[in-house]
Amino acid sequence: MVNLSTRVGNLELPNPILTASGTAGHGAELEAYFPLRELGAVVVKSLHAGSWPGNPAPRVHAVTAGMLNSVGLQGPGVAAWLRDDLPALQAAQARVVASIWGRSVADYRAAAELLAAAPSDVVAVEVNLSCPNLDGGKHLFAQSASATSDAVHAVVDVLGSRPVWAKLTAQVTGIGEIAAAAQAAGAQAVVCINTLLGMAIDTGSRRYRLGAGPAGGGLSGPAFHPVAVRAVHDVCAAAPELSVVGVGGVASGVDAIELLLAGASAVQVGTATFEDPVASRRVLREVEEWCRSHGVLAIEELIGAAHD
Ligand code: RRO
Repeated sequence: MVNLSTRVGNLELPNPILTASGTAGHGAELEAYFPLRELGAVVVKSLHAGSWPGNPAPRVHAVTAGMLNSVGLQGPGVAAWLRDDLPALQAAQARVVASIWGRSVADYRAAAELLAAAPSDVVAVEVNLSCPNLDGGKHLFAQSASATSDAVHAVVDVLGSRPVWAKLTAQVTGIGEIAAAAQAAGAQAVVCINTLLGMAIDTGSRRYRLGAGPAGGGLSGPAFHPVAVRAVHDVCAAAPELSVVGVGGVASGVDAIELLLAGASAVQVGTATFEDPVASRRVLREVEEWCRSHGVLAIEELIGAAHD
């Protein structure tokens, strides 16, 4: 038996494999494929305080070893999500991480206020400070330590003891400083990393591939996995007491193990789910099998081991 349990901040999880926000629906959509309670947690699509229609189609485009998306933050708003989507996740006995986005600190505070009375199934709130498709990537909160601090502070202030995680971008020169700012503002963990600003152009029609046109989209998938490993590694080195959740191009158990070794306490599976809805559970099983075949008795042995 391998002890798969892990801890993100003060949150204990039965295993380290989570879904990544935006890749597993708003609710219990993946329950049709496997029991969501088997995962460490389910991270749902980012929500604004109010509903938001998102960007024009096409919203996704496959590229070499990855995918571009410009979904554009479509969502029903926190109140509708609590009413319409959360009950199915509760019925599935999933541990739920709600994700919120905003254009301003007031937006983050408003979304957090709507989540404050959420049931205990919502085990943490991920503050998305790094969507590449918000105003064409021109206003990433997580590119500034002070903006990161202000948004996290507002959410922590409202949510009290409910764990707050901050989702960061690697499109910065010093991700360690941004992570430290999130930690100082009360985040129990940082999630590294969101997709990277990207673009594709159809050479035949000479048009943009994504509906957002010149605003481009976010690159995810195996192509950017090493960027995620580096970001997790650098945050772990800069803020060793801070929990890190790794996300970026995880398609196999070995990819997840790599992020754990870099310093992640948990790992999210995202783009792989578009190809295979059972990808996150497969990754979990491959992690367990890897541990068994490498004589690892507990996941904890692996976390940050590359730094030793
Ligand atoms: O909705 C999106 O377009 C989106 C979001 Br909120 C995000 O955080 N990252 C991303 O690649 N797409």
